[in-house]
Amino acid sequence: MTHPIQEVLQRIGVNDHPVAVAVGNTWQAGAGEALTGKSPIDGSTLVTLTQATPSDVDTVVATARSAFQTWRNVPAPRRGEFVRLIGNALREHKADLAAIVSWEAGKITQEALGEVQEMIDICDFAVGQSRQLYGKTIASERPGHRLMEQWHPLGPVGVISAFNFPVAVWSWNAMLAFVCGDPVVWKPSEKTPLCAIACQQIVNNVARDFPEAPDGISSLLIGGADVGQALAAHPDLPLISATGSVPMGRAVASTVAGRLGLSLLELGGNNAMIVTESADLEMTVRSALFSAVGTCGQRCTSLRRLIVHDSIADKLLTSLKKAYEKLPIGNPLDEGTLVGPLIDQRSLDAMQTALRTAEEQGGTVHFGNPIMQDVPAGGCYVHPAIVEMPGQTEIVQQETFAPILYVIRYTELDEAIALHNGVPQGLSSSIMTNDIRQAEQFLTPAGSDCGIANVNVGPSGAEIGGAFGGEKETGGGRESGSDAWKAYMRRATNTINYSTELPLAQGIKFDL
Ligand code: UN1
Repeated sequence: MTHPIQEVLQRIGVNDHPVAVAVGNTWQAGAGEALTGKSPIDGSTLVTLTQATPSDVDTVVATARSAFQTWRNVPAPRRGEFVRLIGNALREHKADLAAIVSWEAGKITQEALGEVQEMIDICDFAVGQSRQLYGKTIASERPGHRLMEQWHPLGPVGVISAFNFPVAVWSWNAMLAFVCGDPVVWKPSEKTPLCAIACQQIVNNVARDFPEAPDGISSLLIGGADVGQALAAHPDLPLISATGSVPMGRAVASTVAGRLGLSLLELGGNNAMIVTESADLEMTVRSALFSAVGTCGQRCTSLRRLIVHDSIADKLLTSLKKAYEKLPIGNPLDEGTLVGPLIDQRSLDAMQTALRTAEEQGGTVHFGNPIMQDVPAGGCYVHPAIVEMPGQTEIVQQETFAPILYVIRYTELDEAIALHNGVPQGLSSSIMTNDIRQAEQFLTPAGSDCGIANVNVGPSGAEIGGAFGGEKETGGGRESGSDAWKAYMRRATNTINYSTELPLAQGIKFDL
């Protein structure tokens, strides 16, 4: 019997070529070992392919390099038109792509559709950006001179992405890269190969009818960490944008730094919500719930720490536990399900180990048990956990990529902010409060130390319009909105002398 995903793939145009390496319209098997892609929903086999190896990297990068020679000269608004058409194709295939995301990453339909919507949104954003790649004109200190800066295409960009946002994170990078004049070479997570194949096919479909789009504007290499490392080491990829774990980011960053390349990193988060005594509790429960259990706790931005004022902690915990009790957990494709499966058994084991460790460190665990009944067989389903902790112990300072919400109490806001910032990661954060002074304090230089700091909104579910990323072990990169586009371009500072004299800067005299 054919898997229901086959029909979806065919509608996108992925027929009989789910293979590991794609350079534009040329699809081929990799030189590596076989990879079997299984669905976290029920363990069913979705795809079998031969993976790429580091030996496949050179040819792919060479094609991207030659694509760059032409794409960089296409006027940026035309490059924007290319992205506008990709956005249209994504609109057309929104439900199909979301279904692939659900089958491969285990997301509930609403969240999978939301992820594809992020792709459409970044396309729109990038189209607008394509007419706004502004440089400055700067007053020169010399008479008859003008200083200006231009933003030029940087070169082919290597994108390494994770399983949990298998399509959106690539699109944040790729759509900006395309309008900035850069081809993209993508190494997705081995856990979500079909998502990547479908995206590559969608770009191919558009590129085929777009005269200026060179072959190799978009390439794909499905392979393991060795392929990621080969991209990181490649001198013809001036920028590597990597999303995933801290150890992965560290390995990539040191390789890229070794050749003095640029890296854009979006790594782990250990995101918190401070709930002050004046918070709207109903809103707090709703936003904490979405942030903590949405995507089964597998977002970089997932809420992992709830830092609650002592005076309201009992009340909040009672309401939260009530909400957790009735969480609809199960097949993410079923309407009404809010929590789908974890990605795999390793993830479930890591969660169970973290819960035992938390107990050893003085925690009281509520829920958190694996679920076997009324869920599809073959998937790793779990009841999200709430863990009351006596303080911010070692396990609380780690990111466990699963739905564990640690609850810590505080009495003074300064103490709450210190706890908040007292972890190695710095991605997203939030404060729930109706006290404007507390809200503002959270946003000052002495407040949250994260790249994203929200008031009365949970830490997850950011819009694409803002710059996305964070500090400390999160890696410091910024993707998506605001001026993140600048990372995909190189800045040239130009001094133009339109006089007949040759005055030197700093008033230096240097005449014979
Ligand atoms: C991620 O988990 O890598 O803010 C990205 C959010 C989403 C993106 C998460 N817009 O939760």
